[in-house]
Amino acid sequence: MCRYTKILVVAIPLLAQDPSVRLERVTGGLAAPTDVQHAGDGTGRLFVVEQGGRIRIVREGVLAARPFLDISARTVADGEQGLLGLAFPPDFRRKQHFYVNYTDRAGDTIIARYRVTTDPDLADPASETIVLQIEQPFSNHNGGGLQFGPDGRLYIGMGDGGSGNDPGNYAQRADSLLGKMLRWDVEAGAAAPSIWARGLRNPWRFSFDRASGDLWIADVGQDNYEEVNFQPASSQGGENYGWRMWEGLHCANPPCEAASHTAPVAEYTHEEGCSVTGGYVYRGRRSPGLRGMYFYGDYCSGRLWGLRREGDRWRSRLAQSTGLNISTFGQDEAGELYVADHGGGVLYGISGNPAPALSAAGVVDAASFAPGLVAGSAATIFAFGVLDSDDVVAAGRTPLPLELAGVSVTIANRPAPLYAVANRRGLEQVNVQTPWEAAGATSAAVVVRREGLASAPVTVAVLAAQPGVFTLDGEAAVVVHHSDNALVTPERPAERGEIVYLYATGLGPLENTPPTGAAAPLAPLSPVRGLVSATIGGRAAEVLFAGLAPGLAGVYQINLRVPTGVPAGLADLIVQSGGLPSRVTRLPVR
Ligand SMILES: [Ca+2]
Ligand SMILES: [Ca+2]
Repeated sequence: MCRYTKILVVAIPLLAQDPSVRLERVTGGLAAPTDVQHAGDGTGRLFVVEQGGRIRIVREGVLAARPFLDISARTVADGEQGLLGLAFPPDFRRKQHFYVNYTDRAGDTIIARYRVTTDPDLADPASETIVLQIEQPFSNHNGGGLQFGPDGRLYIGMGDGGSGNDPGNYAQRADSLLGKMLRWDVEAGAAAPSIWARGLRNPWRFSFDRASGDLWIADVGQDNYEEVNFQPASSQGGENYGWRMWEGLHCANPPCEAASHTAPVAEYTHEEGCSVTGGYVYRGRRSPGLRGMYFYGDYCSGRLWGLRREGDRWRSRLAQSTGLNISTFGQDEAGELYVADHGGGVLYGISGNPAPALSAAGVVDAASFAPGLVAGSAATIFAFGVLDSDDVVAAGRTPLPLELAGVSVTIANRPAPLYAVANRRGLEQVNVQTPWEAAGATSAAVVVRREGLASAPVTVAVLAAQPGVFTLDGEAAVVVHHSDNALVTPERPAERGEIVYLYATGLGPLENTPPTGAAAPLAPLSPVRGLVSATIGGRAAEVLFAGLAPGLAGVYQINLRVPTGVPAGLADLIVQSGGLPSRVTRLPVR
């Protein structure tokens, strides 16, 4: 139904530890793990990369003695060098080849392709095809991560080459592959990678959100700040993540241009760690309340954080002080997450909160997405862990049900009727009607339950009125020609003098209030008690009716006459109720 349209870039690390995140030991016996991948081939195997040059298979929690691949002779595990990354292409089950990233004995970065033998648990070390070699000026900052994106391209996180403060300014230079996120249609035979984004220092670990396609890049800092970058799935590339000018949100090497800088969504100082290790957004089914959370950690301090969007902000919370050398995270085919301890050679599973989770900022008006609730009006609750699969389960009837897809909601301790429960590309939401009984309150506790498991309550403001107009895309008002109930569109705009109607939220108290969850009556109607006004193109529009939309629950309708003096084109449409204006929406007028 909607997405958050604007995200403020802020990083607010909170100190409170989240007890709902647990680590469970899967297996030990690993030598300096640097990467954990699955093959996406339905076998459920995990492939753990060891820095020294071996890839190990973990199947149902058991580490196989025989390595999947051993190229120890080709690499040297030392500091930031060694076998660093692994990626299986889409359709690996048929292709039976994969890619690795390692440092060769000369210290240069090698991206190579290997084939699996007729034994699916054994790759052929003699099958190597080197597809890319990148000369490394210094031993550190070699990147190491490889991931196939949702576009089927291979992404390569390349460090700035090394030393300190990028002496060659490689990360900003267009003529170097160093300090970049590279993108390569390697499976289609493209000759070389291209630069997708620049300004990275050492993007040791990055990942794609398997539900949304968003790209997360954790970039290791210089002396002061570690950072996490977010690139939305809609990106066309070209971002400049700032290095060597910026370290986190701070100017490190002037001149620091702010205009071209894509700032991180989270940072932490070297009081909390020394080297960030990026993880994954949790999208599994075992721990629904963790969904939507991006996990990342620090190699030195062992701190493990969860970062999540709350309303228009990003919030990072300490999940655990693990004491581990967090070197990499992993995700299995089912979306369950893992974290590896480089020093101890142990792989852990991450699990936690089975109940839904939500924030006060995620409880909003269903039309405008402004935070807060109005008694009787439609609301949207962005919650995590309410619907496992990408789907929309709609009530499609009145009176609205109090439970849908196993989900129920209480607002101010009263059951809130449900319109729909949805999961769209990982954005989970519950659409509810705020009970009429919440009128007069200034705040209300909101609790979401699923299969009997209750979320922690959040306290949300209750407002007397907060007018919202339903839109198609956050801008274009949903307005209907009264004459034939057809939608007003740019192709068929509203005529001056014509009567149209629109759907709205939050207009406030009524005469003739129907029961919570029930459809509004047609006769008699349920008009708004106070004054409702509207302007189109800055001119007052005659309001013929403002009240509940007959036949619907919790949705208002306003019937208007388009003013005769409105200029043709896209007019601003604003409605007012309780003395408060809606956000500006747009209406095409002929
Ligand atoms: Ca290097
Ligand atoms: Ca940066």
